[in-house]
Amino acid sequence: MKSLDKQRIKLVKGKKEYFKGIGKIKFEGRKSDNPFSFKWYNEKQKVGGKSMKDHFRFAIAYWHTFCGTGGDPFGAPTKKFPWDENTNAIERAKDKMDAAFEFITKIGAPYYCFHDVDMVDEGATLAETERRLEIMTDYALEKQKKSGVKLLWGTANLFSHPRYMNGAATNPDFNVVAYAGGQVKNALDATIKLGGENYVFWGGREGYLSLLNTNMKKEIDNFARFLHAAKDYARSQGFKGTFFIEPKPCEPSKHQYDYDAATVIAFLREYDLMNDFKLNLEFNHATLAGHTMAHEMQVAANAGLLGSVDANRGDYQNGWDTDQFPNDLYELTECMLVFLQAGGLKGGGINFDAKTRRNSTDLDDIFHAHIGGMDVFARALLIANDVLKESKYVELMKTRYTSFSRGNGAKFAKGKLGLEDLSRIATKNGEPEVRSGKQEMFENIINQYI
Ligand code: XLS
Ligand code: NI
Ligand code: NI
Repeated sequence: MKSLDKQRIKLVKGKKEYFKGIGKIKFEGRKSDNPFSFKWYNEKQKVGGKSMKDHFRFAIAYWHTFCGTGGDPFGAPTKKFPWDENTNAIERAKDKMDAAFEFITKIGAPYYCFHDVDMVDEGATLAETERRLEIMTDYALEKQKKSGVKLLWGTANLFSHPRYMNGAATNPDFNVVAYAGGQVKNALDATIKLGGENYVFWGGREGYLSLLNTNMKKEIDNFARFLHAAKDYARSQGFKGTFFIEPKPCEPSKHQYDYDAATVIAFLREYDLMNDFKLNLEFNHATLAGHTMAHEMQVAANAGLLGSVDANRGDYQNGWDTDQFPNDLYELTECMLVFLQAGGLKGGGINFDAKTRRNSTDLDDIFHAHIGGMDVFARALLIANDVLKESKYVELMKTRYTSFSRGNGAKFAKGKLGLEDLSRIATKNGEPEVRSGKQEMFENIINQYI
């Protein structure tokens, strides 16, 4: 442990240290009063035969953590980052990357995630952007090698630039679709070069503001063509990872085509993308779609598509993507029940797509936010594991469905009964017994183990 620390600290030696006075965050247990320590997340601790590190594969989001300066629609940025000062775009990007790898190493996350434009500002032309990305991915490759930090997924930001105001892959103008293609090609090249394990599509502008001027069928068909083209290109370049689609119902568009897990799964089936694509689900997006995150995870797991998770939380009193750090133990425990029963994530990890509040302006707030997020996931995992292993939860759930394991129920489950059979059985059996769902008892089990 000690030598690893030394090795990691070496990384920032000779360079500017951005998070001064903060060392590697260690597990100290719940009795510790050190705010710069984990109370629950012990990366080596085994839960159900697997270490916490391997269960979660935590990732740090480049955009919120190193680019998000606290601006909102009502006010200017509040955070002045010391890595944001150089006036040269490449130098500034390198400073930011130094800070990023210093943070990721100190917090002890094995992965990070980025959009192309998080790593370095877009250039005036596509070719200039590509050149900048080449320089920065060379730099990132070195940083990854030295630190052991890996890329969970890369993506292209196809929503911030004004050219995408009417959509990217779903834009009514082919020239914009082509530009988006160029940008995705560069982002895929960068992801592959950095050994990225997955690639994400979040379609913030892939939807519409008004249906009156929108040919929905044409746009969705184009979207599918675009995804096929991206997938074919990446595969031709040797990319073996998984593509993820990240559902969200709205914001910034009024209606987003990737509305929720069920909608995306139907889309993937319809357009023959099931073999290459899975889902990257986000808590706050589930809330916006009127679902719980546990619901979204279960829908994806049912289809074998529970790929990855963007961890954050919304605010129940307002209806936008507040991207706060997760802290709701009850909500997370329900999610971890689905997570464990599904056998974990298929290829992905837990990425903190979350930002500190506008008025959290100290650099160490970034540590507190991530420590809290990692701890609450760890605690929820432990609780869910206890519920599954020690309580009657699994048995009670099974008992609710035992009528399908015997007699006519079993025949029905095998697809052997038609509607006339059902009618005959119902006539013979008469009015079914009233059977309680025992919801409160199920809820109490969670409470007992928390
Ligand atoms: C926005 C999304 C975004 C994606 C990546 O709401 O969550 O951050 O995760 O483009
Ligand atoms: Ni996200
Ligand atoms: Ni989001």
